[in-house]
Amino acid sequence: MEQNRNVESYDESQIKILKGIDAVRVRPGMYIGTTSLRGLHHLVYEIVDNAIDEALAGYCTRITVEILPGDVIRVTDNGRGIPTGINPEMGISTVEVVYTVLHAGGKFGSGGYKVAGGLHGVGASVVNALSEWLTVETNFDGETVMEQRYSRGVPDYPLRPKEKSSVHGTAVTFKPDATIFDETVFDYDTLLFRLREQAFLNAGLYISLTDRREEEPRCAELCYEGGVKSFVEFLNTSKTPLNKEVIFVSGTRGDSYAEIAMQYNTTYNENILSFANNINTTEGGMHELGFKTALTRVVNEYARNRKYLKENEKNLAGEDIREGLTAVISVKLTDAQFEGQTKTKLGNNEIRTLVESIIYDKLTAYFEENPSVAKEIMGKSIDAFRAREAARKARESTRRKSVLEPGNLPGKLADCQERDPSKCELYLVEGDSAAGSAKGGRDSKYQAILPLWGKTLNVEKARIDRIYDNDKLGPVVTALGCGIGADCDTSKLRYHKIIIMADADVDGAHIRCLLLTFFYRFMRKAIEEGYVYIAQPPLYKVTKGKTVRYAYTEKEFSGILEELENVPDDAVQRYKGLGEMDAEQLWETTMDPEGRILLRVELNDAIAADQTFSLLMGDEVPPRREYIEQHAKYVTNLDI
Ligand code: TSJ
Repeated sequence: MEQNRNVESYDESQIKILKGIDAVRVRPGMYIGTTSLRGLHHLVYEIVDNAIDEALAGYCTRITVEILPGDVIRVTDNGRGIPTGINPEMGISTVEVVYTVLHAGGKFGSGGYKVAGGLHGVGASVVNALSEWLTVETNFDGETVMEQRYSRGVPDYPLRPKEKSSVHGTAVTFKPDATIFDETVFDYDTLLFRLREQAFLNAGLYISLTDRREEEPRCAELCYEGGVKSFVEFLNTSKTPLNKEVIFVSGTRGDSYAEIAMQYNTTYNENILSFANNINTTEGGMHELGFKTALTRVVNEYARNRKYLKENEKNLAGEDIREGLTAVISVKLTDAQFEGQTKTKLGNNEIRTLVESIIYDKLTAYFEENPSVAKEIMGKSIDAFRAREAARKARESTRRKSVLEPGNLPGKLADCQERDPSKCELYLVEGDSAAGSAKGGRDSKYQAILPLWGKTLNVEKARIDRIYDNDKLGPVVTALGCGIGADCDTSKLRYHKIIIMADADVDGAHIRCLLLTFFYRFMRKAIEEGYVYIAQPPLYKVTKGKTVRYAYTEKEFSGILEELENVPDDAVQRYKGLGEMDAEQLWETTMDPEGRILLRVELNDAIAADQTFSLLMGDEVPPRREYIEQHAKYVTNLDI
């Protein structure tokens, strides 16, 4: 009895638990960030992370994730199971503690790398509290599967035996609470993306995803013996690699471990992904910093020693050296400090020195042993350096011009009168006749028109210096006023709506794609901050008597035909191009803020976007064909 003096009574613990569950349900955002689709998917990651921890501890090799009918999720692992004995302090089973006590996530005691970073590590109890129901089945003793079911976080009954089995492991099945989440339909590709990332980061771990919502299940099996090396190969799939073999280096110091895989490709883009304890550190941090510092030093030293750089020449800048580089940096450490706005910036200084010394020592040795790879990298970096110098000169001459000639906006720009960017719109319009109609129809107080003729430069195959003097993109850059690349500053943007307006045919689609590639590669902030839009011109005009109706999709069109009944053929006009509309029609259907449809371009997934742009706009043909064949069913009515 003496021992129990500090221990709360069973009733007190129960009250505390119920209060905790209530707190999560009242303010779910505090625990999972958001109740949007993103938050919904976080529930799955949280459960899977616990199984991955068991894999990191060395006891689990397979994790399966299923989306069941009704958008129920089931996650199973073949780990040790969750301890089932009664927790002496709480008077309930350890399983029940895991699922009902806040912050008593999968980890007990020491060991493993579990840390609370960002939204991670909130624990199974949070998922449980936010689920209409959740069941856990676990076999810890290798004899009996024990089960417990909860409703909105509260146990339906204590942990009880379910069946005999000698197979260790854990299965969790749950249905997110529709009264908490804005949406409860899971997206297969979103889950696949994240699970694949985790499979890359945990070499050899087998993860499967099966979607059983439709009659015909969809399944992906993810297992990469090559780990981060395979990750880099995957990221470079639709690119042409410069060094055939991915460079891989790793090292440890104390409890910390770092591994880095890198490969150059022939594009001009830098693509560095970093992770700390399997969490994507999108804001970077000490591991990235260490990597960049050491890489710059190694390449410059090698370039000097081997006379790639002359004595009187300046050092190559980091950005020159990272042009065309794809790299994945993954570190594991105890007590990770996550900082920054979204808590995805690694703050641990000891990691910087660790990564720096690994890269410095091992990459120097690698260059010595592989002089031909080193030569390619030197050549590429020096090219980048020269291009940057040329871009600087081009930019300076543009700046000088703007000092000498006030208001040197592009000649073709029909600007608006308003000066407050938040009220201004810039229409980028394909073709002279469409631009003519747009100028005639616009609201010239707020809407500016910049005509574009023909195809713009494919920036996927061009460096920044070629943008400034490009006859098509140059005017876009000048009109927008915010600069490009590292100089891009959206606070200088002259219009807060940049609207791409092109025909609804294949050529129009190509122009949209070219312009989006340009914004993605050189003005990504404008997309991220939601300034880029695509105009939606109508596909059909249906006139019956005095009724005029426009249809923006095929579905809408058939709806209108049905609604108006017996529409003669000559009452239907199919718009092949914007140029077929007069000024008034264009205003009415596509430009009038009251009635138009604008699609905001969103960047949900930077890795997928990078790959898609490389794929569609790069120079590797086979993966592009495959992509188009796979996605062709979604492309309708573009070229009929
Ligand atoms: F998230 C979760 F808790 F719901 C969850 C946990 C979900 C899934 C799919 C798996 C797991 C999980 C937990 N799998 N394996 C474990 N193992 C433990 O939690 C564990 C195992 C052994 C011991 C021990 O001390 O022997 C301790 C623990 C916490």
